[in-house]
Amino acid sequence: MPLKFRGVDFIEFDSLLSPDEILVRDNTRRFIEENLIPIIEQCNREGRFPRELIQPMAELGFFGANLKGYGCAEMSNVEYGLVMQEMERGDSGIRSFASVQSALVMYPIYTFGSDEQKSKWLPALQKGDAIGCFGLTEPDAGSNPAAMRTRARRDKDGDGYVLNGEKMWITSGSIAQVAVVWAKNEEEDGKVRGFLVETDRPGFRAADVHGKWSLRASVTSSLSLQDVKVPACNLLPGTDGLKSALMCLNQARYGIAWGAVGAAMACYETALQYAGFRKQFRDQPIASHQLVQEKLVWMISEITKAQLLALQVGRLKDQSKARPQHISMAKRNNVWMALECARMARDILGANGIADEYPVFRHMANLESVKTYEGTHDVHTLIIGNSITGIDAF
Ligand code: TGC
Ligand code: FAD
Repeated sequence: MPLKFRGVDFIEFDSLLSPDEILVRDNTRRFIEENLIPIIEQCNREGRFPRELIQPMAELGFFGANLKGYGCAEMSNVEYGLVMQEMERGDSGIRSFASVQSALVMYPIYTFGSDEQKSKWLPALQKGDAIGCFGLTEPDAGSNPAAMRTRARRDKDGDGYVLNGEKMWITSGSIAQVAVVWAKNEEEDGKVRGFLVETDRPGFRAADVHGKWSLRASVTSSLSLQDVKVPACNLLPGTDGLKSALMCLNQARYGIAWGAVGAAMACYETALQYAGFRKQFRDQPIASHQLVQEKLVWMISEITKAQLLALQVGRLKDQSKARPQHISMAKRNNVWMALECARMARDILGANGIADEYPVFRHMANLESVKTYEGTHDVHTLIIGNSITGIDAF
């Protein structure tokens, strides 16, 4: 039986939000409930990304929402985070699409791009007329992108670069018109630089990853670049080493910290309602059993702490005070918390927990990817460990 969401607000969290923030959240929630929830289980079954939602999401200002100008919605970082929360309450795949479009494609063009690159791409990406992807990970360079093999060399025949390499696990790869590709530039002793690569250039190929048990409603691809020529003006001129790529990751990780709260809320609400009507032993709802209550209490407590963590990091980000290790803590904690909530909710639903009549197993499977991408749980452990001890333990 389909379950309607109630709000998850145990300690008057909403009193910490402004009216504008609540409005943005509620508008996003309505959009997701009306447009994504009715189709998401079918999309998940079919392994189909709901492309038909790109234009409506663009019209609501969801892409590049926290950037200024170029038609962007100019939301605060907290408002942007609440958008991510509501999207992932629907499905991690739709939040992933928006994260990549906004934080990993629009942000680097906005931050490191030339005026021409910004004028050409940002309005199109904001309107959903162009789709972007972000190619950092490679088959042999995941947690350690410094080991990337993709190379850029000067094109001897012209004023540009030639790119060669393989990228792996790239969200939206095969549906993108533009790829932000990170490569070591041979003429600068292998300094990492970002390049805009139009995906219709000769030598560029994208192939989808099939057989995923997670993020089934999201496109994940490998990219192959074989002697792909780009003009010099496709180099993102402000990029200056791996640090530039890692700056983009901060933006996406921040959105994930909020998104995970949304997925956890969906699992908690489903489990709470289910426990209220499912009866076992003495014709009593399972919510009357102490062990079931303990699980629900764990979930609401951890969701509440995660909301506060995301909000504080968002407030810091709005004051330009958020540091990478703050964002690592929020991503690490909130995704772990959401995955634990999903597993507990699955348990509370018993056998029904494995069926897609309920959203819980889908969220649980999605969150396994979210735990791994954008820095694995353990990579974030070591980032925080480094920040408090001063010792690099990678
Ligand atoms: P390291 O020597 O530590 O740092 C190199 C330079 O970068 C600086 N830095 C950062 N700057 C800004 N933000 C950050 N988060 C930064 N982290 C480091 C650092 O200060 C240094 O600056 P400088 O001036 O001294 O040069 O670099 P390292 O090579 O040792 O790597 C550190 C490590 C392991 C933390 C990093 O490589 C890392 O984060 N690895 C995880 C890789 C990852 O997260 N990949 C994500 C790929 S994209 C993705 O997954 C998209 S999923 C999207 C979706 O569908 O939602
Ligand atoms: P590995 O780095 O091989 O790690 C495997 C295990 O070893 C992990 O448990 C890890 O924590 C552990 N480990 C590694 N190093 C250490 C260490 N020093 N100490 C302790 N433990 C360690 N990438 C992109 O560039 N763009 C995208 O759009 C994108 N989208 C993705 C979408 C999906 C669905 C998925 C699953 C991944 C995506 N990725 C993307 C890739 C993602 O960022 C990587 O999978 C991630 O960074 C981890 O790399 P890896 O899979 O190679 O794992």
